[in-house]
Parts: sequence; C-alpha cells; structure tokens
Amino acid sequence: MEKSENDKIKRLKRHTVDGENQPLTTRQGLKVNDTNNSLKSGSRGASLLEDFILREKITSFDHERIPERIVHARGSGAHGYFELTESIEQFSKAGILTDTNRKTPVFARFSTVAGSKGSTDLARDVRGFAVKFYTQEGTWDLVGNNMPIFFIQDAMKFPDLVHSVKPEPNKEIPQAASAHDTFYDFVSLATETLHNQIWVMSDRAIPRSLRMMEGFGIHTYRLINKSGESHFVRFHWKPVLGVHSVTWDEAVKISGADSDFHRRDLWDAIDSGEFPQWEFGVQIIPEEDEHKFEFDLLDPTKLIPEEMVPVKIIGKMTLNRNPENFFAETEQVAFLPGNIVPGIDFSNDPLLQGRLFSYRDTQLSRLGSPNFHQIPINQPVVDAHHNQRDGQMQMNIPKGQTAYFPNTLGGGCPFLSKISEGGFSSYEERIDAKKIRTRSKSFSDHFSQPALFYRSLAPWEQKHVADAYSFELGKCTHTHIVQRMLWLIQQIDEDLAETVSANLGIAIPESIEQPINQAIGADSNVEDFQPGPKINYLDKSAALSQANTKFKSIATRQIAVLVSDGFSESDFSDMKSAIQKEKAQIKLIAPTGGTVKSDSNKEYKIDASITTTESVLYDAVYIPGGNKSVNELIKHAKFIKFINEALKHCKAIAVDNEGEQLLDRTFGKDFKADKAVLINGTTKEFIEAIAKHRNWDRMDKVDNIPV
Ligand code: HDE
Repeated sequence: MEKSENDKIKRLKRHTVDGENQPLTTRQGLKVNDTNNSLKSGSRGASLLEDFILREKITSFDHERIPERIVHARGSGAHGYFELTESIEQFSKAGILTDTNRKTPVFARFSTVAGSKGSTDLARDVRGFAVKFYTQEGTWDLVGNNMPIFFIQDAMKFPDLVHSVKPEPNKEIPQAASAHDTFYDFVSLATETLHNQIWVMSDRAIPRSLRMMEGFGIHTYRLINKSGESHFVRFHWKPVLGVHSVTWDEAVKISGADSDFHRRDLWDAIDSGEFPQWEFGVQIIPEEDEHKFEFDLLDPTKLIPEEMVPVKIIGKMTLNRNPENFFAETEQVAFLPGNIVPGIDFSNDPLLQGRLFSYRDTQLSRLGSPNFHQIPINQPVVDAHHNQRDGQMQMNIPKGQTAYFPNTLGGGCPFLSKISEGGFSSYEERIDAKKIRTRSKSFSDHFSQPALFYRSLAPWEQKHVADAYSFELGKCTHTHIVQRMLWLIQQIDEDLAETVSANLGIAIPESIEQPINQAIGADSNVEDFQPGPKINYLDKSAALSQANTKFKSIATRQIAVLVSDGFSESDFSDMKSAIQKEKAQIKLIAPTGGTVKSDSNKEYKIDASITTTESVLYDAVYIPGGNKSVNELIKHAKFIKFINEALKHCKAIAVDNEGEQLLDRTFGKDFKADKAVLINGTTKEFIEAIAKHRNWDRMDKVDNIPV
C-alpha cells in the first residue's frame, strides 16, 4: 500500500513537524542564538529572571511527563492496515466487516499489564492487544488481551484485582511481578480468577515476540445486521508466525540482557520490512443458542472452545509503519472499548459494561482534557462535528453561533442521521428484570475451564505451568495463602497440585476454611456462591496448546553465528544464503567488536561482541568450521556458556567441521543424537529445526545443565 493512500497517515502528516534544515527557535518561532548558556550578571554571576529562553526551556521540561496508565503502562505501538477477506454481511452491517475492497488504517498497541512504563518486557504477565480501526464510519477500538479470558467477572472488582497485583503499597515491591503475597491472597479468595491465573502460569505469559502472540476481544459482543438482527460474537487475532514463547529461565535473563526485547523486536521487524501480520477471526453464536453452553456467554472468565464454535477467519491485519514519535503516538493513544460503529454492539457482560465507563474517564486524568480526541493519533479519519465545546487544549476553532441541538440559528446543524444513513442506534434488547446487586449463579463454575486448559497442554507446557506455580507461590511468605492456593490447584488437577506441593515443601491441606469464594456481598448466602463442581464437557481443545501452532516459517528469527578470524568462508556462506533465503537474520558474534576475517580473507562486520550479548537473545546457534576461529572461541568461557544456554533452552544448534570441537567443550557433546543438534547436517535440517521453535524432547535432560 502506498503511504499516501493511507487516510490516517495523510492526516497525521498535517501534524508532523520536521526540524531538518530548520533553525532552532523558541516556541514562539524566535530564532535562538545560544541554547547552551543562561543569561547571567557576568560570566560567573547569578542567572537573571529575565531569561525567557531559559525559563521556556526548563518549564517545558518540568512538565514533560504525564501520568502513566494505571494498568498497561508499558507498551509498544505500530501503524498498519486491516483488510477484510470475507464479508459477514449476513451478521453485521459494519463497513469494516462487509466491504472487502477497503484497507482500513489501524494503530495497534501491545503492553504488559502490571509493570510501570520502564519495567521489563519479559515480565510474566498478560499482554494487552489493543487495535484502533480508523473506519469510514468512525473509530472502532477493539481493546483486548493475548489471553481469551479475564481474571474477574464484574468491573466492580477491577480495582481490587489491580491493587493486589501491583507493588505492595507499604514497600512498593515487587515491580512488574505477580509473584507476591497480596496477589495470591486475592486470587485464592476470589476463585473466579483461577482460569486467567493458570494461563498466566503458562508460556502464553512470556511470549517470544509480540508478533507471535494471539489476541482476543475476550467479551462477547454483538453483531447487528441491516435487518437489525443480533448475533453474539467473540473476536480473535491469530499471528501468521504462530504462537511461540520463551522459557522462564530465558525471560529472567532477557530482562537483564535487554529489557526492551519485545519493543526492539517489533520495531526492528517493521523497520526491516518484515511486517507482522495477524488473521482476524470471529466466533459467531446465534441469539437462540445463548443458553446452550455449559457456561454463560456473558462470563468473561470463560472461553468458547473452538471445537464448540469454530473461529471463522475473515480478515488480516498488517503492521507496516513504526511511529514517528513514541510519546505523541504510542503514549498518547487513547483506546476506548466504548468506541464502536454501527453493526457492532455490546453484550451485558458486566466486566465490559464497566469498561465502557472507565477508559474515557482515565483519559481525562492521563491526557488532561476531554479534548483528547483531538490529539492526532486519536482523531478519526472522518470529520467530527458536534456540540461539545471548550475545555483545556481545544485545538479546533468551531465556527458559528450555536453549540446546542435542536437549533434554528445554526440551520439545525450539525444534523442527525437516520439509521439507514449510518446513524448509530443501540440494539433494542428486551429487558424485564429487577434492579439487583448480585452475581449470576451461571457464573459460578470456576474449575472446569482451568482444568480444560491444563488438560489441553502438551507435557512440556504442563511442566512449565508446574514450574511457574512453584516459582510464584515460592515467593509468597504466608503459608496459609500458599496452602489455600494448593488446595485450589488440586481442584483443577491433582497431579499438578502434588508436583507444586512437592516443589514447595508444603503439603496440600485436606480442606480449607469456608468460604472459598469471597467475591460476594455481605448479605449473600455464602453457600450459594461457592464454585460449582468441576465438569468435563470437552476433554481437550487443540487451540489452547502452543504445541499445535504453526511451525513453518523461520522469518525474522535471529541466528547467532559464532566466529573469530579464520572461520570457514564456505561453511558460512552456504548457511548464510540458506538462512537469508528464509528471511531469518544472521548475527555475527565474535570475541571482540569491529570486523572479522574468514579463511578466504573476506572481512565481515561483527553484530555483537560476546561481552555485549547473551545467548537468550537469539533463536538458534551456528558454528562454522575453521581451525583458527574455533581455537580462539574455545578460549572464551562465555562462548561455552552461550552454547550451553542455547542447549538448555532447547534451541537448534548446528556445527560444521571444526565447529564440533567447540561443541565438545560444552554439554552439547552429550546431545549429538538430538534432532536439533546438527553436526555437519544440511542447512534444510537446521532450518526445519529452527522452525519447530524448540526441541522440547530435550527438556528433561537439560534440566541439570548448570547455567
Ligand atoms: Fe483495561 N484498562 N480495564 N482491560 N485495558 C486500561 O485504560 C479497565 C480489561 C486493556 O494500549 C486503562 O487507557 C477496567 C479487560 C488494554 O492503551 C483503564 C477493567 C481487558 C489496555 C482500564 C478492565 C483489558 C487497558 C488504563 C474491568 C481485555 C491498554 C489506561 C472492568 C479485554 C490499552 C487506559 C492501551 C487499559 C480499565 C479490564 C485490556 C484504567 C475498569 C477485560 C489492552 O481505563
């Protein structure tokens, strides 16, 4: 797509300021002659209040920060476009869901939830997956996560959830981590959280890349067609590169080696023309099937297994442009689940209903004014005309005498639109109910879906879940909280609970004090609100396991090539061309920075010296032959560690000719029969091993590698 064809880019350009070849000025446009020295009474005297240039510069600086988002503070964003591949006209009248000729501009922002703006990308956490569609009928925001369910069922509990996971208020510890007492105190008392909680214990919470995770709208929404008929819908994003994660050991180390790992990866991929893509899918449920499921469609802690309602792929999103300016775009973008367009509507999911209020409200404190829609990144691509007026930072100059409706003085403008002309009207849902503050009993199954999720995982994924629980609960200092958690995990899966209990050295209690579920009101009958028994309405759901994702491509993967002077040109050039053909990236790592020469005296620029990089930042390792090179590499303990770590993290390793001597100095010597450790193998075999992401068959054997 030509950039100039993109409506949003055209509009953003109007606001883009470029200082290239321009004189430095004050905010008033006054050319500046000296921005290094303040005005003083003598070269060693006090500064003068008169110095308006100093005052302007410092005052601007003093006010550079705005409040960070209370949740999802750390995020990365990118521009792109959405294309519809199949119209769902029979279900929705939304232009974006019916017009296959459109390319709708989007801005997507991915985020961690709990950490502050400067926290590590690799925290064990849910990831936000928010997409702003700048449609011809107004802006639609689909503000979702990378997991298909949420922790709680009612908006009323959101502040409690967030307060429990955020750093503890007395000591402001820990940063960007759920592994602490207050979180598990809350989780163990509000058992509706257990489903999302077990997802957070899985590899989904430590993605390899933002480009390799799924996205979910989570809530049930409605689609409304031209005849005004409604269907329930859940929205899905499926990454073209498949769903892949790192191990916890890598996550911990990446946090130290490059805490911007995900942000950098997204930026670099787009910058190098490897545009991230996701397929867009819908699960559509007819109104008459609303009560056909063993769970309530309005309960956001439940997913709809794809075996019960398949995901129909109807479109694709491509992110093809990095922001010009992080603050102006990624930081100031304001997502509002309440931004919808005709053809899409809300359900009564009580979590969604609360969100409709919260996001607008939070922008007022974050961005400071109801005019936040006028910030370029938040402007729709269609013109907005309304009677909302004034407020801080009004950027427009609304013409005319009237700012009310109806009017005659303004010719009745801006005027109303009929529904047939695109005017929005809410779905006319029939309601006959008591006003009541309660939780629907149909929301009380808290164990069946965590159990379905756990059953659906591959053995290596299940082990990671057990390890994660053991780590997180091991960080809790109150035994009663850990015991309560162990008892609850036992309700999900007995073997899992036993493994975690053994790792912690804390026994699973026979019973725990009632009530288990305290997420109810003081006058509610406690017994009525206990979680129902675990039921098995589906043994396994294939879509829940990463073992069933795509393993075809190695595009954008980072392949570390360990070299020193004298490495084999022929080994290297064969591998390089094979890897680059598959659109993966070769990164040369040598004992020092600068350049390195092959055995045919060809000079190459080094991407990183071994002292500045770490094994965990790469997807696979290759060691070409060449006596001189290998003999040098062997002298450096960090190369040995580098390979041992790649081995431990179940990555593909290939060595050619003398490269084997380096492998022999590592634990790799015991893994020569491993299908992803290739000695003088073919480039094809290596590429296939990388595409598999990891060789998990190795997992148990590498546990004892001490790195
Ligand atoms: Fe959010 N959430 N949330 N949330 N959320 C915010 O809005 C809130 C929930 C999600 O990249 C805040 O602009 C409430 C579910 C994402 O800018 C805030 C409730 C889901 C982002 C807020 C929820 C999300 C946010 C903080 C329970 C997945 C980042 C700053 C009723 C479907 C968007 C802001 C971005 C951000 C409130 C629950 C996803 C405070 C009250 C469920 C991806 O308004």
